[in-house]
Amino acid sequence: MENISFEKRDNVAILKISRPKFLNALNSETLRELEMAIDDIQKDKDIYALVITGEGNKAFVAGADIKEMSNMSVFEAREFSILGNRVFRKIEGLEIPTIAAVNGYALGGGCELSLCCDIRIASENAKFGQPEVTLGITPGFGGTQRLARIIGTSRAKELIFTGRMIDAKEAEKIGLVNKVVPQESLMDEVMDLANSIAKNAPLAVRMCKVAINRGIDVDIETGIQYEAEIFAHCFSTEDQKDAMAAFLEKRKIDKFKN
Ligand code: CO8
Repeated sequence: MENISFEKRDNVAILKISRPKFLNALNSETLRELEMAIDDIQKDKDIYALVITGEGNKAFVAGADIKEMSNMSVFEAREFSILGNRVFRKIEGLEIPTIAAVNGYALGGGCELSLCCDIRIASENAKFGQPEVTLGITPGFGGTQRLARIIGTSRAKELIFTGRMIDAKEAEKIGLVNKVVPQESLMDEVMDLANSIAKNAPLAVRMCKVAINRGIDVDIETGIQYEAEIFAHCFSTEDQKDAMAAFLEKRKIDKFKN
């Protein structure tokens, strides 16, 4: 792959968007490579958490590729949007937890990419925004939907209507990012977080994610019923038996299995 790099550190995968000359802007080719990488990750049962970041120290992803979009026909724009949305839905639908390590500009499609992840950790130089209306378009990779769900409709509307860029501090204040850290320690902090997730019972963690995501779109009664089912399902795993026995025997378990 030319525009994506992929690395596995124990049970954590790191995907890097790598077009630094264009501030990691997403063109069709990069989106297709991203899709292939996500499909591979989906099939790999030894990956327990995924980190997505951008190459270099200036940009996470500065948006969809404006050069490529500038001459698109309506048909091509639709295809581009379908491709991007399909890839972003796949990221959002991964059962393993995903963390966006936002290492600089996260604008337009870049902000939208971070919104597909479960957790966003930003470096102090990170900047977020949905500047699409300044380019005569709307967000096209789910920004109008996911941003409102994460920070609330009123704040999302303000950001999307104005196209205003916000810094990492403001992003943290409005709940867009979980934490802001110095740029030089971003990957260490993110890897610590990813490892602290990956050391837990993998199936239980996946089930928690699926339950939270499904619960957002259904009424509380349906959500609670779903949680009861996944809770019960855990009792069919070796990990539940081992972990509870280990607690009672006052010993530590080396590694979860399921
Ligand atoms: N697309 C293509 N190239 C880009 C992009 C981009 N989004 N962002 C930066 N670049 C390129 C620049 O053109 C420049 O290339 P070159 O050296 O060949 O001129 C190189 O990256 C470096 O950028 P700058 O010189 O501009 O760097 P600055 O430090 O001066 O500025 C900024 C950094 C502020 C990030 C600036 O580059 C910028 O404003 N970029 C565009 C940000 C933006 O508007 N993003 C949103 C794009 S729209 C979008 O993402 C829609 C998503 C949904 C699509 C749905 C399709 C249907």
